[in-house]
Amino acid sequence: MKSSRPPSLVILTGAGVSVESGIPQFRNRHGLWTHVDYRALATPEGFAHNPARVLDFYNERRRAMGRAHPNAAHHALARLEADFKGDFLLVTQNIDDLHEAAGSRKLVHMHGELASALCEACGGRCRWPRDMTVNSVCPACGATGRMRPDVVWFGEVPYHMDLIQARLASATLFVAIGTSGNVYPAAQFVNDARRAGARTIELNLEPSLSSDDFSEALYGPATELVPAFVDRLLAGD
Ligand code: BJW
Repeated sequence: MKSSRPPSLVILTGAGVSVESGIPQFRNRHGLWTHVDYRALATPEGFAHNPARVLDFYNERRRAMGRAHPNAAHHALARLEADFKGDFLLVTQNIDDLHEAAGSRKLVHMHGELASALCEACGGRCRWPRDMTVNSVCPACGATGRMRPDVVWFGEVPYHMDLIQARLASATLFVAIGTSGNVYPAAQFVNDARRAGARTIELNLEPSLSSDDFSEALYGPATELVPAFVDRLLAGD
């Protein structure tokens, strides 16, 4: 049944949308958290315990991002944003910049960004496209050794939650692409959108942990699924 409310689309992307650009996911056989302990690398406690190790981990990922290019799924989502008639918000859990590189603009990074730094001394944020060390200096307050990657670790509050919750509350369509449904609050968004009466669709290589919560699902690689899905959506399907 089609909604009589004005069209409002919320798209949630996860690591799966960038896998075919050469950026690894977190939780499969080759995933980042399969080979390293996320408590050591993606918690405030891990950073306090060994900041140099955490900074190296993110330095390496920042360099890998610099070598990566957006794929057909990123490009298709930028085309959808440009041509969709209605409210549009792309919420990504990814800290890479591949959506922006493809042309997406109505975009929020709920788990932060690799190319941004956060100063623990003054709370300031700044663009940081290069390596970070335990001696890096904050350009805003001048403090040394207080810079960290501007990413959201376990136990921290994700960014842009007020905007995301407001859009989910009025969504007519919610689409989750390439996310495993392991991590909250993102894993809960499908239920928030359902409560708002939205049509909910999962696009993934395989069923996620939340797959039963979606009203529809399509399975396959994002670079094939997403362009075809965008064509259908813009054609009014
Ligand atoms: C393809 C594909 C292809 C592959 N094509 N698809 C107990 C119960 C409930 C919650 C909690 C709990 N205990 C603790 C919590 C909270 C905790 C949490 O969720 N823990 C779980 C482990 C249980 N959450 C938090 O702490 C969050 N904060 C929070 O809750 O604050 C409270 C609060 C919230 C809201 C308002 C007010 C207060 C913070 C979570 C931070 C997550 N951080 C990370 C690291 C970010 C920086 C970095 O990148 O290093 O975010 S962890 C990691 O997981 C990263 C990702 O964004 C996130 C999600 O992963 P994603 O994207 O789903 O990747 P994968 O690898 O899991 O899945 C990839 C998918 O792609 C798979 O499904 C594949 O099939 C698919 N795929 N190739 C299409 N080619």
